Amino acid sequence: MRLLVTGGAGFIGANFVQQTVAERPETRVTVLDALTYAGNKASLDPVADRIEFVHGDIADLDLVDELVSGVDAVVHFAAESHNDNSLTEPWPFVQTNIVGTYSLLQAVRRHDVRYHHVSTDEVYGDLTPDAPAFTETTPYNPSSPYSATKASSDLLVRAWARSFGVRATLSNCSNNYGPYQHVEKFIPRQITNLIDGVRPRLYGAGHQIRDWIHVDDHNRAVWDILDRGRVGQTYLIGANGELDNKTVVRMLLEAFDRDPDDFDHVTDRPGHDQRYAIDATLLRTELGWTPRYADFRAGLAATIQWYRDNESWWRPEKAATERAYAAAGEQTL
Ligand code: NAD
Ligand code: TDX
Repeated sequence: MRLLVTGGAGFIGANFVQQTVAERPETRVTVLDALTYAGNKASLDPVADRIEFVHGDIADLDLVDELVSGVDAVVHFAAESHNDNSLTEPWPFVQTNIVGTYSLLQAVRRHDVRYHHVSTDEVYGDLTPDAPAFTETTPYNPSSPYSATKASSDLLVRAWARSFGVRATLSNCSNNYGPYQHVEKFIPRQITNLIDGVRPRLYGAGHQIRDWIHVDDHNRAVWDILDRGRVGQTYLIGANGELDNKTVVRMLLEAFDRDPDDFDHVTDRPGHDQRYAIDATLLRTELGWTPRYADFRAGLAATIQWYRDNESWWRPEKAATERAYAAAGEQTL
């Protein structure tokens, strides 16, 4: 199989490409990535001689058309992915997440290429603490510019599948953790703070709940959907990993042998979603998927170790990321 992976130099995409090369050596992988601040070619170093890398923009219609004409399937990870950035500067989110997806859809439509669209549970908005988890039929209700552009891209995919017969599947996954995640995101930000002896920074009271899944479990689900998913179908991906942010910070402090209250409360995120939770029954029953990382604490320990062992990967981004948070007005409460 010849596979085009967009966003393969990002967090989930790079893990997907590494997993694919290791477990499916017959797959010929081409990565298309614009190497924005979030992309890092070094994340593909372990497989660099086994894949083709193209530096380019998914919104470049001619480039995308040419690349799509030469493959059997596309897995689309590329996106502007950080909620906080979408609150300071939403335009790149509209351009990449909506226009970029349009560009890919036109190409897979023209060349009749199988397409898998990687999306997020944030398209459903947030849940109150007692509400049932999201399912494939939960109405869309995004809160942030990021989630609104991801929701828009999902709706484009559904329309191209229905109106033009594009052979598309979609997945909406909960919060991922694992190696190669940018230091702007919650867990790597706190791990790298703790490595530097800086106190973790919790938005507001820290009662918001996220449904954590290891990135490898997400990526195995993507392969299950590519292999056996029904065209036109959406699958929710999640591993019953609900935890509030304060609990995660305390687990990290414990792993670093620090006092459980040794963190700062900082300015909350405007419009901050309260809770995400996934009901992955369809994925589990129809495709037989089960997560391998059942123990979050163990997965977190392995992730901490990865950041300790790979300081040269994250260090160049750390200071600028913290400066950006300060410039956006983040203050200790
Ligand atoms: P990321 O920000 O780490 O990586 C995004 C990658 O896309 C980067 O390599 C970047 O260079 C590339 N990119 C950005 N704009 C591009 C463009 N115009 N053309 C080509 N490449 C471009 O993101 P991630 O966390 O790996 O997320 C990957 C996908 O998974 C996204 O679609 C995101 O919405 C979705 N998702 C993420 C999570 C999560 O917890 N991180 C959860 C569910 C779904
Ligand atoms: O320093 C922080 N302190 C903090 O308390 C940061 C960076 C975040 N937070 C909170 C905000 C969220 O409640 O932690 C939670 C997780 O934050 P993020 O890592 O920014 O993730 P989130 O906004 O939940 O979105 C993530 O999951 C869904 C990904 O970034 C998205 O791409 C994905 O779609």
